[in-house]
Amino acid sequence: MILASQDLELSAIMARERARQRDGIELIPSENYVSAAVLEAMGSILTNKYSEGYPGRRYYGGNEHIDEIERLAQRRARDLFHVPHVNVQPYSGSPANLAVYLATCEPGAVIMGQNLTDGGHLTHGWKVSATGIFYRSVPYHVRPDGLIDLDEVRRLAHEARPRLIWCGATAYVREMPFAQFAEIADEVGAYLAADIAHIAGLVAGGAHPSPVGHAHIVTTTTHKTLRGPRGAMIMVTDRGLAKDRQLPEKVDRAIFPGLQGGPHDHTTAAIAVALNEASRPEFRDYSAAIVANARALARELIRMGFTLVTGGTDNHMLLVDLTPDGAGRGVLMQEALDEVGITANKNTIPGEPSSAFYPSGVRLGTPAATTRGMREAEMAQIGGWMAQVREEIRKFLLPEDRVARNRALKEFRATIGASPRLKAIGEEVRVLCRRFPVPGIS
Ligand code: DSN
Repeated sequence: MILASQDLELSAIMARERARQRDGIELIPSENYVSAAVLEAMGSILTNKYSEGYPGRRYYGGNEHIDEIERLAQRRARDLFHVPHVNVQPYSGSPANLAVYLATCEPGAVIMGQNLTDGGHLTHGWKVSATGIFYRSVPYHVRPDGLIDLDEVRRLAHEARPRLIWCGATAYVREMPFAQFAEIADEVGAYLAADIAHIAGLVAGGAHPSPVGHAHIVTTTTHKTLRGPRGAMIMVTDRGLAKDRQLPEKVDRAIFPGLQGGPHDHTTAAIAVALNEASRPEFRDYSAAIVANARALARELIRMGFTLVTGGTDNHMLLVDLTPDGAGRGVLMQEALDEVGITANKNTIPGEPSSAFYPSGVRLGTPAATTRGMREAEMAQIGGWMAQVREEIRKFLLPEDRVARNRALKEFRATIGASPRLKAIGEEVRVLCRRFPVPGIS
């Protein structure tokens, strides 16, 4: 109310975004809806404070309550993930991962991670990321069946002798083989860092095995399946401590003063709230429902004739391979789904025949829809709508030539914008959404 009376321009934009979140189905696997309690901590006076350093060791006065908040967040994270040391200050996942390099590697060191277009993350050594510029990156890949090629990981590790190996992905639908990665890392004396940003909520809720008994370091964002604010954490495990007693200090120094300045204390407080929520029995039910929903959506999509990478899912995510309709069609599907209020993202598929900008797949996930209370019946409905959307756009081609492609995209956008069939589906989507309120949005 205060914002609306003071800044009409901004509050009008926010109202439109609120309506978009409320009236559409969010299927981007890295997004979620936080609770009203997390929102309250985020939008609080804690944003007013500077607190460089760590609890009990700050560079500014007046941090007695901020110390309590950060210690609370650390304790809750240690208890939830069963680790001896946690840093809750990373601004987000990318700086958290960069800090791991700073803590474990000299500049130019050899590192290994899952190739970006095979489902890895930019910060696992992709060539345009600082992690691929300042370190010598040796990427590993997935096999044609979509599973991580562990034989290749072992071979490359023995050849390249990396200092650090990453496991964890942004587009991988099967259980992460943490134990096999640990075996390979041990064989070559490398640090193993597990980036569980996508699956942290599933790990916390017992719906995915934990990397904690295997990796030396675990990083995660806090805003995906963990359902907290936009932030991150770095955890050092007992295995990490056994490998290097100084690892906690090295990680802490890498975050501050290595990479960051003052922590975002309002985010730290909201992380503490989210960790508390994630420790409750309801969160175990939530994480189990995320996976059950993903499996239900996979079943329906397959029944409707879609091809899924690996033929299904073990986690919160699905990767739809649209190559049967032609290469590079992820963008068409994403935009047509947007038109009906279903938000997903175009994504490369294993052996991508097109490009990262015009990929041949679409990535879907169930964490946000599950938070709203949608269950398997709604997943079946969504699968049905997706099949109708696919039919509606099947006739469109995406030429390789840039000029022809731009012309085709323009025509495509005009056609889907005027499609009565898509409008009708969009109305059905809105009707469904009204039955499933979004936390924090009335
Ligand atoms: N942007 C995140 C995702 O969508 O998976 C990764 O950082």
